[in-house]
Amino acid sequence: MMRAMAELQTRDRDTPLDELLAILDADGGVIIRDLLDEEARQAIVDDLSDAYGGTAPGSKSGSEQWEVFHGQNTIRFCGLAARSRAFVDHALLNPVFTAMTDEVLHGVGTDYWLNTSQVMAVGPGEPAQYLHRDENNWPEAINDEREVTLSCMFALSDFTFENGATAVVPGSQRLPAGVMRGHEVDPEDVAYAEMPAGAGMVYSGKVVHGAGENTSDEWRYGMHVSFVAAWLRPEEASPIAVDRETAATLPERARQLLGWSSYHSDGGGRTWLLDFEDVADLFESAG
Ligand SMILES: O=C(O)CCC(=O)C(=O)O
Repeated sequence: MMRAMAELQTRDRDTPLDELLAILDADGGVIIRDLLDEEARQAIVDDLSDAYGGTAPGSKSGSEQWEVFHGQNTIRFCGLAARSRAFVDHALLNPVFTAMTDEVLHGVGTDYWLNTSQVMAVGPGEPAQYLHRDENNWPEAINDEREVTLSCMFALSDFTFENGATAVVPGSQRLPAGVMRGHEVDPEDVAYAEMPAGAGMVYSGKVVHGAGENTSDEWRYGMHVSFVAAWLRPEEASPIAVDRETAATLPERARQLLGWSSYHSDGGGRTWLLDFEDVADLFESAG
């Protein structure tokens, strides 16, 4: 494995939004320090510790393609909003990530919602994941002129080249549609999202990336959160993971992002209704 020649840029969380968006546009990804402060990061780690300890590495998919993709020594589990209120308050509603998403997905429909919240903890000896683009989940919606999804990889532990920091090909977001899973690139064109715990990398749905190889003897504890245009079906069925009782305890915007509200298109169409009513009406008397 070669060390990278390509690089990703890193900024502080109070960097002006325009600057973060300009780097995202140029490179396809930007690392932001302290997206989670230490208290929030620790609270999320504590809330997820039972699931983390209770999840065997490897894929549950039963499909060879997904088993390779998920990795044999990588711990993955979803439904983080059901497991951690700190996740909701600090990651799902993260002010920097959501402000960036507001801009990037603005105009691609009237709103977006959670695609998936997923622990991606890469274990010692795990080979590099094959490179891919997140937007390939929705091949019918791909359009070179617009994004339909935006992701953030939060570092719950330090990310290093040795422990499997996410591999990213800066600039690859400009390649035309047709980049498929397993895309091959020159190793010199690959950058690695090396970042301290608490930082996060926000990255385009079009940028070619994948988990790096873990040659160390430690676990790289990542937490992926992604949003998708609200007229597309997300990877994760959030309102099944987060039940109505739990949803009622959450802020209104969190409920919307988790699918506990309906979608109103610009043209007046309404989808994801409950007997013709907006799902959000279920919580009318809730705070
Ligand atoms: O774990 C990582 O660094 C990236 C993983 C990824 O892109 C994925 O599983 O979709």
